Amino acid sequence: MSKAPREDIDESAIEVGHPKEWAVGIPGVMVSLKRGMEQMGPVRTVRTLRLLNQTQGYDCPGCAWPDPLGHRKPAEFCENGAKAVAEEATKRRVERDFFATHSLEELDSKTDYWLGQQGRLTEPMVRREGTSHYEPISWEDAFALVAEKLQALDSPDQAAFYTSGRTSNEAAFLYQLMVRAFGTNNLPDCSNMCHESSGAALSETIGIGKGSVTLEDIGKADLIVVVGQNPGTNHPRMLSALEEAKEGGAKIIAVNPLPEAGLMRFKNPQRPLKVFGEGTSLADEFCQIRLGGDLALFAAIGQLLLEADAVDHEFVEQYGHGFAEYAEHLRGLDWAAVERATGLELDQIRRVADLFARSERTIVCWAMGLTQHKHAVPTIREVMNVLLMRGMMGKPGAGACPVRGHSNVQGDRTMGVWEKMPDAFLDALEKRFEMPMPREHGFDTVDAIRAMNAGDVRVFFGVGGNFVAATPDTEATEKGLRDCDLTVQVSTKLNRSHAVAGRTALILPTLGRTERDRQEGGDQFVTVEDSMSMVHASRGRLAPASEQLRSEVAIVCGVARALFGAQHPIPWQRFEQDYDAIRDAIAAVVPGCADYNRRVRTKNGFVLPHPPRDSREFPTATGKANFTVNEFEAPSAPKGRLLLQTMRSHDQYNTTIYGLSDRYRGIENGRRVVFVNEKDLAELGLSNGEIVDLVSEWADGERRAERFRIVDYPTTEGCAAAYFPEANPLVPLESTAAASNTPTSKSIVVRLEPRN
Ligand SMILES: Nc1nc2c(c(=O)[nH]1)N[C@H]1C(S)=C(S)[C@@H](COP(=O)(O)OP(=O)(O)OC[C@H]3O[C@@H](n4cnc5c(=O)[nH]c(N)nc54)[C@H](O)[C@@H]3O)O[C@H]1N2
Ligand SMILES: Nc1nc2c(c(=O)[nH]1)N[C@H]1C(S)=C(S)[C@@H](COP(=O)(O)OP(=O)(O)OC[C@H]3O[C@@H](n4cnc5c(=O)[nH]c(N)nc54)[C@H](O)[C@@H]3O)O[C@H]1N2
Ligand SMILES: [Mo]
Repeated sequence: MSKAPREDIDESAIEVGHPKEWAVGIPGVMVSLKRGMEQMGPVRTVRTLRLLNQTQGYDCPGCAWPDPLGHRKPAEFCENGAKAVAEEATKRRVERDFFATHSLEELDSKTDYWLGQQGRLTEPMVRREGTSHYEPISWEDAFALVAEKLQALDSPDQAAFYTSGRTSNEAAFLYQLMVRAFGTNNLPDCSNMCHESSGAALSETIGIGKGSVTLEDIGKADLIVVVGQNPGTNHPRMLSALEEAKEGGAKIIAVNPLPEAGLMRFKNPQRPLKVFGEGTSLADEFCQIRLGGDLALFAAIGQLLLEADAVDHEFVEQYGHGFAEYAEHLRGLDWAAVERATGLELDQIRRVADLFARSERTIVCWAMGLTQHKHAVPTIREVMNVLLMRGMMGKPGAGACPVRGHSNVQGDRTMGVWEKMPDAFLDALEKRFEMPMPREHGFDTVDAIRAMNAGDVRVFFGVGGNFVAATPDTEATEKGLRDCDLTVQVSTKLNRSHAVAGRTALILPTLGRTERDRQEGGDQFVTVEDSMSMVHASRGRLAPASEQLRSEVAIVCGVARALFGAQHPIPWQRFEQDYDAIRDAIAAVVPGCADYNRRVRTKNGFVLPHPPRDSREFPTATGKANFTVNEFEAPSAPKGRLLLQTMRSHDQYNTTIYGLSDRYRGIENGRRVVFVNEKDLAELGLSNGEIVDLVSEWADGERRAERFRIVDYPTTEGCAAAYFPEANPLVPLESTAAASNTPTSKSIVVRLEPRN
């Protein structure tokens, strides 16, 4: 059992109110200002927010939703973007006295909330083997220490190099270059837990792992389907785009076990008149589905469209492959099984299929509600079957829209952060730098944890993120990290991954996206790619939190210089001095990035090529858009058990907990809650407000997360919900999605055990 820290949050003060039916109004704006004032004070709040998402400013470190081209509103950010910035631009500091006062053991007893609230990291720190505290270390000694430990390994494959998706393109490119020059492809990243399933399904069906729509397409669609996504909290600026589409006559379908406020009704803070009124009602159909029922739903929609012959035959004939087999497979669809899997009435499914049949421009958007299931990849393939049979690819207002998480998670992949980059990319690296690159695929996130536990990974290096808190099976991950010879965390703020340290542990503090990055060659900017393949520049303007901070680029170059010595074919020093040199290398290596330095300097940046979107070309094995046959699958829980999803509150960014208010769901002052349908409560003999342990049942035994308060909530029957990271100890390491190895964080079988 994981002894997750929780003492610093007084859960007995929790308040449970009613869920809200609308999102983003005046309270949203007030909250962002309040958090800004608490962390930054008034002057800095105004200065900071003024530059957010403006062409001369920095890219929001929140989500990956694109910025509008052309005219940007004076406040082109959302409540949660403002919180992300306040978290980074805070005036609070963690200095060397802090580490002298707080032992590692003490830090280990704190929640991520408490740790994050301490402020920005200010200088490199080391925990030496056998000691109880972190102590200061110089940058040069820190780099030498990393080099020494890496060189002492029997094989480069005994190190794993993690990335979280905030890293800029420049830093990501250099990082993967350093790791491969060292000799391994062990590049796990947060994407392995996030949209990996989307990448796998899209590559197979259309030949490229990215979404096919742009922001303008959203405005042109006549049907937008939002599946397994909570945009009101996680992509609030998407609501403005949905509102505009809706005003243009588009229909919206929401598919979700929870009636999320942002999907129901929206009040736009940028349009004051609307804020005081009723707002815009968004979803025309709300399909309150069972967890994991989406494959069944899209199979059913597909079959109804076939029956009605609502098929774009021209598209299917010209561009499709495998359509006949797909259609044949659906003919045997078991409608009773569809009802069981989805929990939806067939009448509603018919209405939804009818909306698809009548639509000329359909977009399907999705996020973690689809990607974090055992059958996530076949589910997304089934979504693609429906889009493809309707010809919704490579025309305006139509397509597939996996809405990414971290602000540059898509860019990091484009730059080569992947444990299994294609050979063509590695060939290009070899050609440019005239040195061999390793070819054997490396460890992804889950495999890296397994390898640590087996003693096969001895050094963990993380650029950003919070590996220990974000990954599944907390207990196994903690053990794996503690057993490492060295753990290195390149971070802006303290988190649990600093507290759960290897025998030797380093904290390397880095600049955030909002901060000025000055190198020998002058002030630098970086570039990022949003969820819709737009690449653009981001310039930090604030004074750095401490003079000792180094940029991620400089840290990677520092490690590389210590590791490889001065005589190395890769010009690390030049890269560090002037990021234009990195961009020239990117232009030579990364597909679609020719003339990178010039194009990222244009006002709105540029869009990366996407053959299916641009010209209906499908770079798949068959050269066509592939229809697929997907076996019927849906998770279920035995009697007396529930399926549990783990999700985000409105007041967190993944493992960064901004505060304790999940306003839209009516929860204040606490996080250890489990949302359960009232019928399930009656059946299980449990009551609202009771305190229970969540116990997950898996082939290799039970896992427990203690003391959650039951909240009677209108979620689908049989389907419960709790917040991550608190619920992460329940997700078994061995329970991952087929073909993407993504942890099944959205369907865990649990029982609720009352505390006596
Ligand atoms: N403010 C803020 N913004 C963020 C983040 C954050 O933590 N805070 N995180 C960022 C990251 S990394 C990501 S990946 C995205 C995540 O964005 P989301 O995917 O929106 O995040 P989750 O909170 O995991 O919400 C999953 C949604 O899917 C629904 N769902 C769960 N299971 C199922 C299912 O089986 N079927 C269907 N149809 N629905 C289901 C849940 O009820 C919930 O509404 O947001 C990004 N943006
Ligand atoms: N149970 C469950 N588990 C999940 C999920 C879920 O839905 N349920 N979602 C998964 C998903 S979608 C994702 S993406 C992962 C997220 O996994 P991660 O990306 O590993 O986690 P974050 O919480 O986003 O990382 C936060 C830390 O990043 C550091 N940081 C912030 N900004 C910067 C920066 O500019 N530079 C550097 N170097 N560091 C910075 C700070 O120290 C901060 O503490 O979690 C996954 N885990
Ligand atoms: Mo994510």
